Amino acid sequence: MLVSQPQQTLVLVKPDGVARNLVGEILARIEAKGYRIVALELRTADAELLEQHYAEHVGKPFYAPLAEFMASGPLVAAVIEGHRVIEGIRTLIGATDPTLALPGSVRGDLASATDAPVHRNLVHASDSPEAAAREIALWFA
Ligand code: RTP
Ligand code: MG
Repeated sequence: MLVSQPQQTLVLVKPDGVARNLVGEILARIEAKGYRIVALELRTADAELLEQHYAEHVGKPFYAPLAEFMASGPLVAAVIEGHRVIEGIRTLIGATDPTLALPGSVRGDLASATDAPVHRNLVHASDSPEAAAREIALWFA
């Protein structure tokens, strides 16, 4: 018998999403798709947490502006659960670059076209089961 295994992923509504009052809109889209919020917290990230979270990007040219932006104000961290939720949320949020994100996705519909930097793309979501496990342990220790 095939039994669907619920998965968990980490979602961050980034500081631009909180500043633009889009937390409810973004979480509503996630809930409307059938995923459940199983942990939720408003917090401000510090440099150390961000270095661990974005360890794969430390040293890249965009890391410094990304880290500065991510620490610039409160963000919302959430653990989201559901069937194939890791892939599902990546589809729901859309491509990294808001200009390329398709209409219908969070970034395609809501990431501001006047905010040129790619890093102001409203949301983060884990991109693999390994990343999800690592990121959930990091944000919800
Ligand atoms: P995220 O990790 O935030 O969910 O985004 P992602 O997987 O779609 O993109 P990733 O490649 O992991 O990049 C992490 C975040 O860094 C910023 N970024 N800026 N060229 C650039 O200026 C650039 N590239 C990436 C974005 O905020 C991206 O979400
Ligand atoms: Mg990523």
